[in-house]
Amino acid sequence: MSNTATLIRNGRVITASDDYVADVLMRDGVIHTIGHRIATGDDVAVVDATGLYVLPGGVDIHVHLENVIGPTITCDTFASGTRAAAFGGTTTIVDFALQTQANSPLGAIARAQRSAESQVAVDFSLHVIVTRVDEQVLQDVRHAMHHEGVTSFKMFMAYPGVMMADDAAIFRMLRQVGADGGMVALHAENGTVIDLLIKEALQAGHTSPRYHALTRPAILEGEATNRGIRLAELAGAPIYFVHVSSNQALKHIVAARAEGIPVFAETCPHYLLFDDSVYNSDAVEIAKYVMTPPLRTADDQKHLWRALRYDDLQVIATDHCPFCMKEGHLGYRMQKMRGKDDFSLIPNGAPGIETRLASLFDIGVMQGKLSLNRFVELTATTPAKLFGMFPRKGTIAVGSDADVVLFDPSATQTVQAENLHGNCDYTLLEGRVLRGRVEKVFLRGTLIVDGLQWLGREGMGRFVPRGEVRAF
Ligand code: DUC
Ligand code: ZN
Ligand code: ZN
Repeated sequence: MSNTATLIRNGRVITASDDYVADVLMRDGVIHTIGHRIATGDDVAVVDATGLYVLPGGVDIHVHLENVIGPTITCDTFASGTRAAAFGGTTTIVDFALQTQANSPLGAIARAQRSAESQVAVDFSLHVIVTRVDEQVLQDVRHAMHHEGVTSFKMFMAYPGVMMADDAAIFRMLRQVGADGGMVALHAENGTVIDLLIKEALQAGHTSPRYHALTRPAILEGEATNRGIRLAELAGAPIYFVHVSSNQALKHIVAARAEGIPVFAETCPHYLLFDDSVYNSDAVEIAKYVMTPPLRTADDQKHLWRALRYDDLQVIATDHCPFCMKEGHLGYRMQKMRGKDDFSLIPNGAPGIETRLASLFDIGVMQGKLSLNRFVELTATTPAKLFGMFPRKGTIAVGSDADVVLFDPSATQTVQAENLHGNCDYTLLEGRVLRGRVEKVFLRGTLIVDGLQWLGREGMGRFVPRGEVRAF
């Protein structure tokens, strides 16, 4: 008889709130039973997880796979990016569907779903990037929320003339989406002042990648964050800040939360792993660290850790936005080297989808900065709650999807781009030794990663229709 169920025997089950040794039976794609010495029949495959952590599959709510960004495209497809996600222990991603100036949010969702569905190897959903707001767009947004299972919308306060929405547009979205139970996610940087600083830097002959950081100072992240908070307060809506990098932004978030305003925020592993000392060079190689916002100071990093610990930051997502360093790698054009003589042309973003859990386990849990429960909460449970996927995703509980990671806390690994599973030709973590390793990954009960072996399949991931945010 072939196996129709899998029993994970004797692992240490870690959720956002619990930590205990148990057996976990997965059947029909969901977690069927959790208990002790669960009896098995011939139809059940048994996996011994003694000494391993049994974690809910990671939920990464900020990734860019085959996203068209300006004149180029991120170098991971839905296939390569989700395979990499799976090897890193992430079983659900939320990507972006871009509403161009011409199309509607609904067209954007349909287009992104079409490309994703045949390729994804883990489950997925989409936020819509809304760049233009009028009555029709607001109607479409309402339709997306109530009929398409898309309940979050990203807006930019940066990139004037490309993605930036003005304050009135952001306010209109906050008011409606908040009232309907959804979430607006904001990229908070003062785009018009940044554009002026970039123009002035280039006019002064400052063209090397380090000027990316110098023209995007933290104070402009702080100013925009405060403006976003005030707009949300007026709208009576929750708000979510993506990629928070600085204490200038954080201090407004902390103050607003203390006032009782429903403000939520993520940071990303790169802001915890690196600081702005990497920009102390005119070498073109530092283009690999050109992401937005840029890396900040070691002092900012201390504040990010404090906020993660005390719940002023609730999510760690990757902002996986990969561009190759070598022009033409796998055929990708106009990647990082496009900006070798003009930093403003470097596509903004870095890879990270595969290394999120292991790197955070190493620098967070192993260094005593995060408890195991908090690690799970930040990387799986809260993102699932804030974006309408809980309890189907983000936890190990009876009835939840059987997205399960077996994680070996005593193994080590050395990160090398050539051993990762995405398309990008570099990793920011090259050569770094990490404690902890993903051993096995199950997607809805099916084993898709077994050590170094890939057992997943393109197209096996499913779209996850999302509900209301669970913010409180
Ligand atoms: N913001 C993102 O969230 N990702 C890539 C670039 C950017 O500005
Ligand atoms: Zn952004
Ligand atoms: Zn992003």
